[in-house]
Amino acid sequence: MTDNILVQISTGAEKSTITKGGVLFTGPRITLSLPSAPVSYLYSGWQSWSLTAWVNTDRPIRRMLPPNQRPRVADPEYVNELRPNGSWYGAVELPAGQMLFLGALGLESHVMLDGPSLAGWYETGNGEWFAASGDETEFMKRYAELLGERLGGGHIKASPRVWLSWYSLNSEIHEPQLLKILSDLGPIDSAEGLPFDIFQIDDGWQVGIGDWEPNSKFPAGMDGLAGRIKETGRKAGLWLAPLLVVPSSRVYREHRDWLLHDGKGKLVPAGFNWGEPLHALDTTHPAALDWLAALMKRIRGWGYDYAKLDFLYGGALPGKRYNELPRETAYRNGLRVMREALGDAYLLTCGTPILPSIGLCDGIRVGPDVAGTFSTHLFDDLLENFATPGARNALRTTLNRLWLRSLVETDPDVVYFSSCANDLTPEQKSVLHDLAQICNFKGSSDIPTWLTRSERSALRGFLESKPEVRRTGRTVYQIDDRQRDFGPHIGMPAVPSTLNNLLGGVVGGLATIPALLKLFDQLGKYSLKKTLKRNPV
Ligand code: 9PG
Repeated sequence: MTDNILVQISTGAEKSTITKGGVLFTGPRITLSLPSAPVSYLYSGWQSWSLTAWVNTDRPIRRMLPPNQRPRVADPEYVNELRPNGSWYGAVELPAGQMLFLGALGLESHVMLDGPSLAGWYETGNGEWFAASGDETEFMKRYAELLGERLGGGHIKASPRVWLSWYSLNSEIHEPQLLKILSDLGPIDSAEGLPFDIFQIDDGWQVGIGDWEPNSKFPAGMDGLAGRIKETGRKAGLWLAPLLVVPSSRVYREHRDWLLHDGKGKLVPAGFNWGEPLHALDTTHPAALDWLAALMKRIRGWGYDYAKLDFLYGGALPGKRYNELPRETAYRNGLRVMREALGDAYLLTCGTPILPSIGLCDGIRVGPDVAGTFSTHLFDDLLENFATPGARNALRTTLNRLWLRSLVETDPDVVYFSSCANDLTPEQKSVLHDLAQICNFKGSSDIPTWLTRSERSALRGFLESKPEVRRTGRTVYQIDDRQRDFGPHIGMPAVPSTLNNLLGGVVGGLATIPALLKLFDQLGKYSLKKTLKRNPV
C-alpha cells in the first residue's frame, strides 16, 4: 500500500503530510478504511502490566476479571470496550499478510478496530498521528523516532544488572537477611562475587503504602542499609509506589484533599492490593507535588541512586483533578517533578502508562511480573487476565514492546537460575535469559545460598556476557550464533469453553470480596514463610 493510498483511505484529517515511512495526519479523530477484514489486531496495553500482543480478530473479547482488579491491569476508561482496541496505537494484519498501523504522537489517545476501519481519537482536543503500512519492524521504528522527537528519550544510560528482593522474598524482607544476601553475593569486582551493579530493595521496607519510612524490620534505617550496599561496590536501589495510598496510611488520613476524586467527589478506585483498596494522589495538587519531590529527595539523601517507582498508573486514572489537566498529561507532570527531584539517579518506572513516561525515565518495565510458574489455568482460562504474574504473560507483552528500545531501556523483569521454589523448566528459564539478553537489562532475585555451584557460575556467565543480538523474524532473534524463536512461548491460551466462562464468572465474583482477597494474601505469605523455612537465606 503506498502512502498516497493511506491518505485516500483516511477520513477526519485536517492535515496530512507524507513523511519518511508513512503519513502524518492531524486531527481529533482519524479513520482508515480497511480494504478487507483483518485477521489479527495488535493490542497496545495501557501500562507496564497490560496485555500487548497480536490477537486473532475472531477471538471473542471478554472483560477481564475480577472487576476490582481492572484499574490495576488495564485502562479503566476502555475496560468495557469489546472491540479490539489499545492505548495510543494499534495495527492490523490483513488476510494477505499486509499490515496497517495507526499511532498517536500525543497523549490521551486511543486506537480501535471499528468494523471495517481502524479508528484513532484523542480524548481531549486535537493531535498528530502517524499511519503506515508494510513491515512491522520498520513502522514501529519510525513511530519510536517520531515519539522521541516529541517526548524526548534516547539517552540509554546503563544497561543495569540488578539484584532485587521481590521474586524470592516478596515483602518478607528484613535487614539482617538482606545483609546476609549482600555478603553472599560478594564484592562486585572479586573473582567469586556476582557482578550485579545494583542491589535493589523491593516492597516490604516501608511502614505502609503512603508512609515511606522504614518499618521496624530495618533498625539501622534505610540510610544505614544503603551504606552497607555501597561498601560492596554496588549502587543502592529502592522500590516505592509513590502515587498510591491505602486507607491505613497517614497521608490518607491527613490529606484526603490530595487524592484523586471523581466528578461526584468520591475517591477514584485504583485497584486492590496489600489487603486494602488502593487510591491515588492527584498529581496536579501543588501540596501533593511538593510532598512527592520531598520524598524523592529523602531517598536520595538516604543514599539511593536507583529508584523503582511502581504502580504509577494511579496518577493517570480518569478523575476530576485540582487542575483540570488531561489525565496522562497530569501524570507526566507528576513524573517530571519526581524525575527532577531524583537528579541523576536511575529511574525505573513500573506499572506505568507507557507513552507518558517516555523521555522522563531511564527504564520502563514493559511487561507483567515474571513468576516461577509459566502460566496458570485460573488466570489464563477462567479469568482471562493476561496481566497477572507468570513467565508466559511477561514474555508475550515484553516481546511486543521491544520497539521502545531506541527510546528507553526496556526491563523484561527477572530471570531465574535457581531451581529452588521454581516450577519453570530449563527451557522456559533459558527463554527468559534470552529475552533479558535482547533487552540488555538483567535482573534476578536468586538467593545466593539457593544456587548450586553450577547455577551460580551460569548466572555469573549470564551477567558478564554481551552477545550480539539481531532481529531476524517477527518473533525470531539471532543471539550470537544461535537463533531463538519466541513464537512458541508467547501464544494466547485457547478461547475458554462455556464451562470455563461460567466458572470464571463465579471465581471473578468471589475475588471481589475483600475478606477473601485478604485471606489469599495471607495464604501466599504463609506458603512463602514455609519455603523460607525449608530453604533458609
Ligand atoms: C511489589 C511488586 C514488585 C513487582 C511489581 C509489582 O496485586 N497484584 O496482582 C500485583 C501484581 C504485580 C505486582 C504487585 C501486585 O508487582 O511489578 O516487580 O515490585 O509490585 O509489590
